[in-house]
Amino acid sequence: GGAAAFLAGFQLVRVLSQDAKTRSAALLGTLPAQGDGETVNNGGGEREQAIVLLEKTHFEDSFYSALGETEGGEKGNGQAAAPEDGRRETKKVKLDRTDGAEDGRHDTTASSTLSTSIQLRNLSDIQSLGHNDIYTWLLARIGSSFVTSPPDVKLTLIRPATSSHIEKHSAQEKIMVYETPQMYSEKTLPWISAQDPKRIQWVYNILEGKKEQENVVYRDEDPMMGFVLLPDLKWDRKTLSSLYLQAIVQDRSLRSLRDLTPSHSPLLRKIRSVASQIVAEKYGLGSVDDQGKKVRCFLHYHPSYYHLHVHVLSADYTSHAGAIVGQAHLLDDVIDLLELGVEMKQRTIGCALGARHELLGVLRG
Ligand code: M7G
Repeated sequence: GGAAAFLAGFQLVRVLSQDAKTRSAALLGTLPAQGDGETVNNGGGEREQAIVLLEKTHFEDSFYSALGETEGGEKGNGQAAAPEDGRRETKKVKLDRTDGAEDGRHDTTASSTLSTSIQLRNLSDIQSLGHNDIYTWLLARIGSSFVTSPPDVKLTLIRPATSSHIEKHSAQEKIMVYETPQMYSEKTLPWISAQDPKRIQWVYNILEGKKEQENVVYRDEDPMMGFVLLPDLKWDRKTLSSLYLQAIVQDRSLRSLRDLTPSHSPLLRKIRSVASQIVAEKYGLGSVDDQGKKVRCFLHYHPSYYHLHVHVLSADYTSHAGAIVGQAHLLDDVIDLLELGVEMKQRTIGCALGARHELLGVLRG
């Protein structure tokens, strides 16, 4: 029952991609059909395609406690059971912020908030992989019987998964494309307009207040100047150094960065200032006075979903693969261009597309 039901009956078809560095993988499989998606019948009843994204979780405070404390360890100090109280949150905030080693200081906050009674007693199946001089490398398992052991994998389920989801999550070569204004208006725009609106149903669910409302941190209903700000599904909602929010605009005529004209600079400016203010007030990332210095905001071109949204990340989140040139356009740069009088549909935009991206065929055809 409960959350496990989401995954019940999953059958692996193949591994679409895996990344040793980010400790993540995308699995393609099938699940018993439940909705109106495309189905595959393989004799054992209707099944639908599903993608499960796996990601090893970040090591947070409670993780260290789960490694094992001495019996005499002071409970109050060890913070093994992580209650959702404000005081502890503040400490964790400090922990996260110091791992950027601000002003050259080393991470002293971490040791002062953690119990010194941690003894790594809950490691089992310790295997030696090698040993040389003062270096030893090992593999181990963290005791699963330890009740406060935090989850060690984050899963994202996409069900039913369409062929474009499978394409998006498959390991593939990237091809650079230079999309001219003419290519955009003659080929790309008709392709975008012909897309199944179901692809952005999740966006409308958020805008219409039907889904994820408990997570919305800012909402402005104005049809032209309004937007909704909420955590991106990629964020674990805790780790400040990988903070990830989305600002989704109300104006449904804005499909992508290409639709932006100088008249939209006030909307983007508002997103920028609200995002940094909320990130400071609600999550304690940066102070309200040094507004904007702790967030890195960008738009994707090409995005996966053609309804304008702005990615709002912690400025410290430097390892995110979606923040590279050829895909991410810094919000500040876009605002600057618009204020210089540029209409984004007049630009030639370089973008890196997966070799199997449908748009590549459209642009070549
Ligand atoms: P994008 O630039 O269109 O595509 O960004 P990308 O996924 O290639 O970056 C869409 C963003 O929306 C991504 O950062 C997704 O993680 C996020 N996202 C996607 N979905 C389906 C959801 C959702 O249902 N809820 C939330 N909160 N975020 C989502």
